[in-house]
Amino acid sequence: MELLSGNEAIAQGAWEAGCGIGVGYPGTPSTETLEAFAKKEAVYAEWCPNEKVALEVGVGASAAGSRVLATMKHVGVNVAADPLFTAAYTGVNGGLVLLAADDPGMHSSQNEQDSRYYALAAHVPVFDPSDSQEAHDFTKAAYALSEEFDTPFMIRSTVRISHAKTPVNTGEKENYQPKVYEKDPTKWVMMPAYAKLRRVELDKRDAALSSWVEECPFNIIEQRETSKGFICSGAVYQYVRDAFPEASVLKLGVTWPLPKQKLESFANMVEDVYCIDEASQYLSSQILALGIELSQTPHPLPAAGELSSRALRLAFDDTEATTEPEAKLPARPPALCAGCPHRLVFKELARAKCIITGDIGCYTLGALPPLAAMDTTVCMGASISMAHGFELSYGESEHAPVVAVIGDSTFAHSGITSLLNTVYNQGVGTVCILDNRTTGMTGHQGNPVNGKTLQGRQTRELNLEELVKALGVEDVATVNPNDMKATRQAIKQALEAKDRLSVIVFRSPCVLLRDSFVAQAPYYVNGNCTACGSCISLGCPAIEKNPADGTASIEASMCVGCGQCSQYCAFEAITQSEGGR
Ligand SMILES: Cc1ncc(C[n+]2csc(CCOP(=O)(O)OP(=O)(O)O)c2C)c(N)n1
Repeated sequence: MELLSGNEAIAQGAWEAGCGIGVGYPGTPSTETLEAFAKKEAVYAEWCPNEKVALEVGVGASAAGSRVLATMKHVGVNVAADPLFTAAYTGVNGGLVLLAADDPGMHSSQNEQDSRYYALAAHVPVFDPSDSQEAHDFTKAAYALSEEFDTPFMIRSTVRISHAKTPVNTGEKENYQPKVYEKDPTKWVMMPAYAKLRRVELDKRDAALSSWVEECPFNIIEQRETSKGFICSGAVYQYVRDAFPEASVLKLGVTWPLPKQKLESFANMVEDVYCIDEASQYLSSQILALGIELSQTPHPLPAAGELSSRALRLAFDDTEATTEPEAKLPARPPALCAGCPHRLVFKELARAKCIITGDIGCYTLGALPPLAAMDTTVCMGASISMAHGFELSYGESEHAPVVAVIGDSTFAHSGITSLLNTVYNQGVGTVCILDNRTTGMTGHQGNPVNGKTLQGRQTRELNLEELVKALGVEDVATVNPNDMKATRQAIKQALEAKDRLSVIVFRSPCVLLRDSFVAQAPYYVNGNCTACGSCISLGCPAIEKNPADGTASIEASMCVGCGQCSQYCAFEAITQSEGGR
């Protein structure tokens, strides 16, 4: 018995099933799965530049005969949707399992999606574990089933399942012998003539899966008192058990396809049957579509956000709201770290009154006050393409300079094609690539730009400047973003060149990178401070405003000695302590 997070349990289950190849792109809450898998004995695992590439590598390895695990967060499934939908047609050779980790409540995501809609639309069976044991067992079982039914399987988790640790009975590793690849264009070449044939196979498979799911032991009826019955899956099962321990439950471990007969017999068994959904209507809409009537909770459940046992109890008895107040914790808004190399870029872009199309990464925090220097954030890679869209819309009219800001990992993920589009279509504007030498936001994963691979194999770093030039950008500069004057100057020059596209690569390591960032002696505020607030406006968490007189002070334990703030002080009031740390 081991205490494992859902992510670790999925990695363990895959490994026990003889899965030898893991691919993915980081994204909360999925990231630790591939990291845990990469540490297993005799496996190969790699981070890919994006989820589409990862799944395609996975489809290739499966076609060749290996068992494969592909991991990503829910929005990553959007990126991988193209190969996913067609892999459902080709089917597999070695078992192929895709982890789609959803984030109801958007703890760390740009939207709230339910990946089971993908399973439904792509005709890919989906397992929905409700704890780490099920995450382990379902994943392990998915490989043989993937081969039996000739389809990828999806494991859909949510943040609570991925991150909560619960006990797991682990098992032995299967001695899986990779399958032999045999050339078969009718299965692997999805041109219309063959795809039409595979479509017929897919329909036959749907029918076979619909029979299998009725008997699948992962859908469990727990009969207790029968006045109320709950249909649920995943983390919601835990909330239901906590809120209504006496009630009967149909726990669905498979949420596509659904076991129609089992659902019907459960509905007949209880007086009122409720389907409890979290942040989407996936389950209830599918059950209603099967013709099964569902009761409405007396008070509506929240349509969005994470559920809780409290929210569930309130849906039946809202008087409890007054007796059990929600914990009121002080707000702790996220902020760029003290010394973050992204900070001055935003400060200077805001100073230049730019329209800033942003992207996804730590630097998205540049949108928050006091920097408040971002106009848009939509999805990975969108900064550069949206900047081009702004420029197209403004055309020749007088307008504020448009600047795209994108991180190194995000640029490799999907920024490169966006930049290629701007070059190809003779777009103008400025692109800032914030190369902090890592995929910071998701916990310092390797990427093609920093040249660090998941299992520490030797490889090469991508030369961003050379790549950008090769794409056709002539105006390329490299700047240290901790140097205020150099940053200001580079931005000024790029903005003045209105008739062409400029790229500035801002390069300085993330302050949390232990192997490349060296903290310097901290700075302190001396008696020259006039309370002008200039340093405070940087939003550095190490700088505080003294409530009594408005002067600044620096918390030495947080200061990493970057010196950014001292460059903004017109009174020489910020000086570095003598000696090292
Ligand atoms: C399609 C998609 N995949 C993954 C993620 C998760 N994610 C958010 S930001 C990020 C990477 C950020 O790295 P980088 O661009 O280098 O910026 P940094 O955080 O280092 O500043 C990732 C992987 C996501 N939001 N969307």
